[in-house]
Amino acid sequence: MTRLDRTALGSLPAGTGPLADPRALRTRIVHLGLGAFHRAHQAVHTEQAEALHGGGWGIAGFSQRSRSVMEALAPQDGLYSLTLRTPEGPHTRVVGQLSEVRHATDDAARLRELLASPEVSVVTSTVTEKGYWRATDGGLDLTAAPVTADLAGTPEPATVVGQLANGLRVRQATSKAPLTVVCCDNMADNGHVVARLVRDYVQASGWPDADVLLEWIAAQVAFPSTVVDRIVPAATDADREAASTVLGVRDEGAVVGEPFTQWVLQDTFAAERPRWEDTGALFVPDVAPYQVMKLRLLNGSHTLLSCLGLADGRETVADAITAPWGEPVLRAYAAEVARSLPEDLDVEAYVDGLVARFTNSAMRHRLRQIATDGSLKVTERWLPPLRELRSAGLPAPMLTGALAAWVRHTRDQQLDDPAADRMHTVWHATQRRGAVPELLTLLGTPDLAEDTGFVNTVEERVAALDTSGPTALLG
Ligand code: CS2
Repeated sequence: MTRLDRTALGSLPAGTGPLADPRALRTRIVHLGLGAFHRAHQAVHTEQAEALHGGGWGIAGFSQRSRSVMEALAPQDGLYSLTLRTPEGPHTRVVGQLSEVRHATDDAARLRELLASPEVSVVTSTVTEKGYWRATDGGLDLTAAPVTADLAGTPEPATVVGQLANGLRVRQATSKAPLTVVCCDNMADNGHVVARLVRDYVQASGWPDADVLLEWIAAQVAFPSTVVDRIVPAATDADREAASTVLGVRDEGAVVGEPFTQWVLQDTFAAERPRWEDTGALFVPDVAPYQVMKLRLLNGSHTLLSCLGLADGRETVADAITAPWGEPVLRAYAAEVARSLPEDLDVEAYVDGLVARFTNSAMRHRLRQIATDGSLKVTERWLPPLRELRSAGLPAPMLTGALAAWVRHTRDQQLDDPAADRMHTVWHATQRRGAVPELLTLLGTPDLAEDTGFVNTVEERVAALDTSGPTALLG
């Protein structure tokens, strides 16, 4: 089978080609973190806006670490297919919005050049929570090896924050054109988070022009907060086969996702952007209500289902939600978390929507994928509602049970977490009774770790899960 590329576009089956002509694009957006999520979400919204209004909003996508995405996409001229999986059947089409496919350190000079270019007015990022190197206080972790290596002045920064700071420095020294940096990762206040990290980096840089740069960033660079939502499981060989069969050409970069998509953006852009509002995106003064609802309900219950489901021998989200305990646990968790959410949100409708999305068995969203980097996800998804309920004097048995489920998960043989070595040491060095406070400390919550009553409750719930499985949370 020949490979998907621009020469193959003319012979694709009807209705499976890009919405807009890829040859009309120039690079106006830089994206950091060229994973499946970006290709199934922001790239698609951008292509839809392009089809409606033109503008040539091509995206230069920069892979951060692995070279496999580039190896898949470069020979395909940046083209790849998105298959939307509905319970009724899949729908596949090619997306053509990537104008360049590159690697952030191999192509560091091009990245710097684009970040400085006045043609580029938007930078988006999806590098997952761990890609930002935050310390537990929310600032930049100046002790992390990749951060110190970048700060030492390498011409090929490996962290997104280093890439942004260096790119902004050149921009300020040359065109001074305003820019918007749009973080699309699942973190509360993600715009402020990235703005702070970039500031921390510049402050720690020792650059003689640091003060001027900080002033210019404050005046000319916007960091809107956003909420992004579409379930995009990692594509498998079978997904690539299926997409290639539909297209009649081999697609090594195929991605799959659910039909649902949501994008909420804080309306504080500093410069021109695609008209994403005409593709269903919502521009609002404050994304916080959408953000807490999505992070705490969708992502929070994902993490809970993954910890419970893996321990219960389930493989996918659909397997977990359809287990006898699945939906009752999700609804009990959501009812509790809802007490931490703004009152005017329609939580009931949102949760019904989640149950329907999670039950979509065509998705095959693996629990193991979601369980990755749990220590960083728990901090975003469970700890803020837990703290808020506790300080309001409200009970939080589901969130406490969720933490117990995560504590058990940290013993998992296949644990994939930046803190895995530390967790292993905790379990090695302590008896079970000592592990909970150590793990809570590792999450950056010494106050909870020192609260004996709370620690005892988590330990009791760990024991209950050991004895009765996930239904223990419903007792
Ligand atoms: C998931 C998210 O892997 C995870 O942690 O909770 O990737 C989730 O699927 C997306 O945020 C959905 O928008």
